[in-house]
Amino acid sequence: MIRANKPLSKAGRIVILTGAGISKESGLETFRDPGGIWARVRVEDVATPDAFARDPQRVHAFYNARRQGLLSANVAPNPAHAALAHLEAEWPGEVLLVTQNIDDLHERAGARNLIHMHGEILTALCTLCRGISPWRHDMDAASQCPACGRAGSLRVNVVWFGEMPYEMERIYRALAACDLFLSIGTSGNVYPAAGFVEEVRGAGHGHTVELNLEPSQGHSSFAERAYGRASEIVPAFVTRLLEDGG
Ligand code: BJW
Repeated sequence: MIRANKPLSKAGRIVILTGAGISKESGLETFRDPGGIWARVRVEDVATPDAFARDPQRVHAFYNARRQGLLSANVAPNPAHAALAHLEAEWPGEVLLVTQNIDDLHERAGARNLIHMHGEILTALCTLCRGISPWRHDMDAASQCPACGRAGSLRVNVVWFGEMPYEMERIYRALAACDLFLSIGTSGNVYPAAGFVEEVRGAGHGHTVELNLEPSQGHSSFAERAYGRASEIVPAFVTRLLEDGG
């Protein structure tokens, strides 16, 4: 591990970005690892607005299967999710968790100050009224919007390629102001999340840390890096942070 130069003030503002790697040990697939989601389905077939316009049933089926997987009894938060919720509860300063994940494992672990920048698989978006509603069962072309009552207008509330991620203004403000930026379990392939580390560096004062199984695309931009399973390295990092500020 490459260690931090100086301890972080206990009042410091922390922004944490998470990706699919943090949920891998909870039983969910990543995207770009060997055998990951993009090894068996093409992005162009399931994760673009064009794919949904062309073949909505296929896109519904893809997300129905993943929703069922998330809700199955053997998927649960792992020690990395728990450690981040513990950090949020114990850290005297602000902790903002920004996840690219569409699962609800951070919430289940107790996270409160959380942005799902790529949406949530357990909600539905109505393409007519733009209402967002809880959705825990299968969806199809005839599903009815709980907000406006119309049928045939629902899609899963996730951000596909070419669409604008959620709450970007709030995220960029937090990145510019943060004292510590932690990136966990993401390969750094997808923008704008992959550019967050440069936003923090550009602001000039935030320490940047990557915790991942292996070096990400943008690993050299991080001041500090540690590699291993999230369930091990994240709790260890959080313990260090809470004990001595880093
Ligand atoms: C472990 C582990 C363990 C494993 N412990 N670690 C050219 C240049 C730049 C940008 C673009 C470009 N052309 C197009 C773009 C924009 C495009 C983009 O980035 N494309 C790239 C592919 C080039 N981006 C967009 O379109 C986004 N919107 C946008 O840019 O709007 C305009 C805008 C402009 C300016 C500001 C703001 C906005 C939208 C992106 C939507 C992404 N959607 C998806 C799918 C939907 C949700 C879903 O179905 O789940 O989101 S794609 C998929 O990738 C998913 C993820 O959230 C996302 C990131 O993946 P992640 O989390 O990094 O997973 P992996 O699998 O890649 O990595 C896992 C990592 O974990 C690996 O490193 C493992 O080693 C590690 N790991 N086990 C710790 N146990």
